[in-house]
Amino acid sequence: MGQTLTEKILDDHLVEGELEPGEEIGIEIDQVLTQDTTGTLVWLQFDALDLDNVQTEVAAQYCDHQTYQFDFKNTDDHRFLRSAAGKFGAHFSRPGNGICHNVHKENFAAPGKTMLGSDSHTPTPGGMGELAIGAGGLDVAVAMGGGAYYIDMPEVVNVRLEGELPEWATAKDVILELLRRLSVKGGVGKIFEYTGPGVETLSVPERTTITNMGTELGATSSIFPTDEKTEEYLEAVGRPEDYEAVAPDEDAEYHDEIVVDLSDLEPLIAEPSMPDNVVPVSEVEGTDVDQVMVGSCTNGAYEDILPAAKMLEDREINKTTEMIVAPGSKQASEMLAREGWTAEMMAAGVNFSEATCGACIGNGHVPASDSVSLRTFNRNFEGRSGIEDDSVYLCSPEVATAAALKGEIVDPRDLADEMGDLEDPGFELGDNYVGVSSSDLITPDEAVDDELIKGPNIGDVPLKDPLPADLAGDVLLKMPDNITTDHISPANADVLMYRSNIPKLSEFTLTRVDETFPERALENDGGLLLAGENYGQGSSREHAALCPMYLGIDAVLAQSFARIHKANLFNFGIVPLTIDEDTYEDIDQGDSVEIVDDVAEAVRSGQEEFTIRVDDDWEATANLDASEREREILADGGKLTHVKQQYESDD
Ligand code: MIC
Ligand code: SF4
Repeated sequence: MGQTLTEKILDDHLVEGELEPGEEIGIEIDQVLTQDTTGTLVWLQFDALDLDNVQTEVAAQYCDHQTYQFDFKNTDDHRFLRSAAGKFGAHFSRPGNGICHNVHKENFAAPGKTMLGSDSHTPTPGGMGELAIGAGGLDVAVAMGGGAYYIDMPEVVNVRLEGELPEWATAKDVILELLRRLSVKGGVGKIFEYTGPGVETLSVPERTTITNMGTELGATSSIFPTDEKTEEYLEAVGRPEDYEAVAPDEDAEYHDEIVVDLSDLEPLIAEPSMPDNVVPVSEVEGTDVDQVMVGSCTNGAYEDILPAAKMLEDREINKTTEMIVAPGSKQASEMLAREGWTAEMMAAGVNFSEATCGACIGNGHVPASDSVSLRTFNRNFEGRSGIEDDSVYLCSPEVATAAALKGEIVDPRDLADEMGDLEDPGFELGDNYVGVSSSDLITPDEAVDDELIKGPNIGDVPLKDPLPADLAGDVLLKMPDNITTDHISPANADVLMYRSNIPKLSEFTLTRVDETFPERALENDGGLLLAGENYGQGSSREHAALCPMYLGIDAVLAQSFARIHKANLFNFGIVPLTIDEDTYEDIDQGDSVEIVDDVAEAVRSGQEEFTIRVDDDWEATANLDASEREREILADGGKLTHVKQQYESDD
């Protein structure tokens, strides 16, 4: 039986286990990326593990999420990250040089390699045949030190692309269509592998828009085979030697198949406030739009902004709508500027931003109250833009620009009819990539620091005690389905500066759900959390496990968990137990829950079913789905302690 492309790459990197769906496998990691808001913990933990040097082929530290440096604490974080990259041997991408996924794609991503990144959109270079996975910072630190990365072998799904995109439909509409069909939970435990005749009609930047937003499906990763389009892209970015032909075997067997006929697609849009609330743009036509933003790691490439620039040439945006363009990399900005497109867009009324994540997590360009913002981003979770009750829609640059011209949501096909002279700008690969300057991307050889530089806000990583025999506590919060990591540990400007100060950051834990939570947790000396399906979807931020741990949370009872968050719960010694819907319905906030068994013993011995006793009154079953390795991590009180003990016993 032939292999899928995913299986081939995993086979080449396999250090433990077998490629059977659901089985835990250990793989070797070739490349690592980390960014500023998760990177501080990555390096603090790398240091706490007494690791000396990066062992992967490539490790890159980007500064992209909080480049406005509103507070000295952000700037201190960046200085610390530069010093850590210098000391331990990673590339350092300066604040303003661009978003990790964009800069990595342009400079390092390569077919056939494995990558781990402390950001959930790490799978972006899947569009170039790299198998890239998002993870918590501690997993990234261990991989960077040469340790294997462990994951349950996902199911591989064939997404067969047929036909060709019609006018005004784009790569963004391909992934919005999948979100419409499969929902934000549809990809959990899966890798989406793209095949079929439609693949060759898409260029690398279009493919990476799709693989980037595979994360919103909950997928472990997404990947395309390589071909002339990949060669053409690597040639354009000046790295033709990195090309490698990678493809599935012709008789590869997939777990499932989904067919998308590109020629059937039309401009789509995700309505507030979930990326899977997708409808045709024509259905929401006429909605007034106050703000339009083009950029982010999904649509921030030169090739994403060029269509917007072409649509704006010799035109002006509507007076009631603000339009901001935030390129994904400085390289994209430079190319747009060299070709005169920046001036063209500015003349049309566009406000040009530095290359940053910024507004995507509510840092700058916060929408006005009771207003509509149309963004080319990948997430529109409630409140993420920096204001509660926001109305953020997600769409392609073409749909966003059409709205900026008209001042309301409009299907660009209708706008083209109305205007008469508006043409579909189409796709064009940049032919003026100039390469990033060596002071914007500092190589390990050119490092300027060899000691860690810590400001007063940079603290240690707290540790948890080993799992006790008795585990009981009050349910401090009952939450619905699809709670995001943005709910658990928000990423807005006033909070982000504490990413390396856990005691302070913990004060913001779950306050978006209930303002009193952190205080109650401390007063109560900890407790348990209760949630519905897909708990912890969204970001890779391990802070969403570490802060609850710091506040004394010992276990989370949920109907199901998002992949990265579940791994982070293990890593910080919090027991993730699944319960069925009836049990979820029957437990109330404030109830006391006791795990009847000797928890430490049961976890270590491989017990899967646990009896929970609620309010000393009734009993139900909760399940622990964990590998032997995860059980040991839990029992030891978290991965930092566990790995340290392992290193010590190896010496
Ligand atoms: C996000 O898009 O939510 C982030 C901000 O990039 C996060 C990382 C973080 O919280 O720092 C992610 O996606 O992992
Ligand atoms: Fe940055 Fe937004 Fe992409 Fe996260 S999703 S990496 S915040 S641009």
